[in-house]
Formats: sequence, structure tokens, C-alpha cells
Amino acid sequence: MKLTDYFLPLKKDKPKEAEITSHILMLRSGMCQQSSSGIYSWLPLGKKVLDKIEKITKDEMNASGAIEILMPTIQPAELWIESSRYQDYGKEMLRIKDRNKKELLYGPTNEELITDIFRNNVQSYKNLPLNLYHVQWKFRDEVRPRFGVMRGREFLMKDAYSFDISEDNAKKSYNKMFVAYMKLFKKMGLSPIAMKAETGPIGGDLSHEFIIISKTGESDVFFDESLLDMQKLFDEIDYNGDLQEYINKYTSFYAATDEMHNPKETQNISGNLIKTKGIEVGHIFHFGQKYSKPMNATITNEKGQNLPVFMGSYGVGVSRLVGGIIEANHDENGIIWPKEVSPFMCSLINLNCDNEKCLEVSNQIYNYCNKKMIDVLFDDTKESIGSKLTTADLIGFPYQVIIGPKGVKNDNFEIKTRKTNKIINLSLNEIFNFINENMV
Ligand code: P5A
Repeated sequence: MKLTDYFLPLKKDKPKEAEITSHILMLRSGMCQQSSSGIYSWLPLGKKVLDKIEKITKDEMNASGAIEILMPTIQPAELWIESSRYQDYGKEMLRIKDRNKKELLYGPTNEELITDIFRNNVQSYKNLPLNLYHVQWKFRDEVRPRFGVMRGREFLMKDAYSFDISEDNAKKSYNKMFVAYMKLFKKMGLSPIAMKAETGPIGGDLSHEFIIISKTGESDVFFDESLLDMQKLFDEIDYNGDLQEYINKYTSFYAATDEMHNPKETQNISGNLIKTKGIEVGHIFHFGQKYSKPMNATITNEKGQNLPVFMGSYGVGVSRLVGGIIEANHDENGIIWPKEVSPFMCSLINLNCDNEKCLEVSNQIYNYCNKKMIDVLFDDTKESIGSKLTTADLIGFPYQVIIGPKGVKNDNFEIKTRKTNKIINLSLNEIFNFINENMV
């Protein structure tokens, strides 16, 4: 993509409305724009990251055996009256009436709707276990929307719902999601810690939040330092193996959110107890028959008995992750995208667009990248050198290939790795090798 053909509305100054780094950087790099409090439009650069996070999430959900569907954003109130959550949800729920005075709502979550789909279609244990998920916009009329996309009112969530014949099997489904979450966050370049958490308005007796450590996080969290090394435990796990063993090992280390923190339990922990702040990027729940009982979603078991199905639900904050990943990956000059979620792999910067040689070499590299399907943003604008380099650091793609008049004269060009800020000098041929080795 040539920058002169692209839509990248950069902002030079720190936007007044932004308090935290990720929000400032998202606005400055033209990733999103607020349309009203806590509601955002996603501009091209932001949309690309959102799509990548969504794809990594879906791929891992599919690998775990979950099946994708798509439920609507608007739901009928009557389902929520059945589960008794219509009143409980209070002002956070956006309630709507259609022209026939029918009560509707903009979904803050989908436990009721999925339970309705289940009870209309599944009656026998033979169809279980089942895990259905979707990626859909949610609306919660938060008291204090803030920090940009991190606490929005409208936000994108991946939510999955599991159905099982027994409590034991439901725990197995829960474990699968626990493992899938550890894997999918790692694939986004993150190292979250799974912590015992409160269940809040979703309900149930077992729940974990997936927290990335960050000064700007909203929640206080406590954990055993040893957990920082434990993420690799999940790398090689096969979903059909004994997941409980791994989870027992992981959860034997202390980790709890503020609400669940109990200093008595931390007296004999093996490593140092760390108290810090974190961002909740995922949350999983086991709540058994909380919805299936009142909504009469029953199945027949092997013995011919009829009983309410056992359920859990599992959420990933897809749009929150865009901000969360930036909080975990930036420096004073801008964003440092992990390769896996970077909107482009590389900035190709032509320092002098009036120099024919520079143009020729830049075009050669640009065509090569396109042929290799490498997503490159070619800065072919007439901006000053300083401004081009500042922009490249701000938008933060993993690599910058810099083509200038001195370089073409000596066949000696600069490639900068954004993560280390290290610059190496390469000939044109060596650049092609570098691209093959690092960007394909
Ligand atoms: C689990 C899936 C649920 O809603 N029902 C379906 C359960 N859980 S949750 O913890 O309330 O939300 C899941 C994840 O969504 C993100 N999230 C938000 N992101 C941006 N702005 C918000 N206001 C917001 N609220 C929740 C979080 O990442 C959370 O873990």
C-alpha cells in the first residue's frame, strides 16, 4: 500500500481527551476516532489490528473444537425476564422499544440468547459436548467509559458458550477454554496471568480472569512471581490430553484479583508475592445450571433422565486487546507492534521522492514485497525526512526499510528493527534476503 493512496489521519499533538499511553497512541496514529462517549469508529490501521486479533482468537477457538456462529446485537427482553437478569442488569443495559412497543435490548452478553438457541435445537446427550462461539459487538452503558477502547460502551467481544451433560464434563470444557486462552493470548505476543476472579453479574462458582500486567491497568492484582515462567507450560498441550493436570500445576501458584485476594492464602507461597495493576483481557465462567434451569434448557442423559444442561461462558475482549497490546508494547516514540498483530509488517521509507534512483530502488523493494504477499506501507509522500522517520516510529511496524540518496550511491541501505531500535546496513541484495528471512 502506498501512503499517498492510504487513509492515515495522524495527529501531531497529544489529544486532550486521552489519559493513558495506548489511547494517546491510538489517536495519534489514526487508528480510531471517538463518535460519542465510549463509542469508536475504527480507521484503517486500527481495523487491521482488530481483524488480526479476531483471527488469532477464532483460529484457537476452532482448534479447541468450538464452532462459530453469529448472534444478533439486538435481543428480545423476554429471554432476560425468563432468566431474571432483566432487572438485575440495571442501568448498564441499553433498553429499546420498537415501533410495536416490543421491548428489546442491545446485548451486553449472550447467555440467554444462546440458551434459547440450545433449547430449541438440542435435546439429547448424543449432541454433547457442544461449544458455540461468536465475535460480536456488545453494549454496556458503563458509568465511566474511559481509556479509549479499553473501557468502551460499545466493544467487540468473542464469547463462547459450552454445554455438557454433567458438572464433571462441564469442568472439562472449562479447562479446554483455560488452555485455549493461554495459547491465544501468547499468539498475540502477550503473557497474561490467569487469576481466580469474582463472577459478578454472569454468576457461577468458578471463574478466572486473564490479566496482562500494566501500570495503567484498572484492577489491583496479586500473584506469585513464579507464574511469570509458567506460560510455556501450555505451549505443547494437546486439547485431547489430560488438561486438569496442567491446570492443577498452574493454579497451585497463588494468583488473585483484588476482590478474591486473601492474604492468609499467601503465607506459604514459593516465590515472591507481587502486587501490581493489570488489564483484564479475558474472563471465563462455569455456572452450571444457572440459565438452563429457569429457561428450561434440558437434555436427556444415557439413563433416559431429563435434566438442565450444564453451562459455562468464556469472553475475550477483542477491541480492549488493541489498547492492551499497545500498553504492553510501546516506548517514548510510539507503538512497537508484535509481528503477529501488526497492521503492516514493514514501513518502506523513500527519503527523497524527487531522486530517480531512490524511486527505482524503493519500487523494486515494494514490488518484491507485494509479490511475496508481505504487507508493506510505502511512504512515498513528500514529507520531510524527520517527519517520515517520526511517523514510522509512531505507527510502530516491526521493520523500517530506509531508502535515501546516499544509500543508492553506495548500495548500502538502513533497516531498522522497531523493537530494539537497532539499525543494520545492507546492500539491496541483502535486503531481499533479510525480507525473506524475517518478514515472510
Ligand atoms: C463471558 C462471555 C462475560 O460477559 N459472558 C460471555 C461473559 N464476561 S465479561 O468479563 O463481562 O466480559 C468479557 C471480556 O470482555 C471485555 N470487556 C470490555 N472491553 C471493553 N470495554 C468494556 N466496557 C468491556 N467490558 C468487558 C473484557 O476483556 C472482559 O474480560
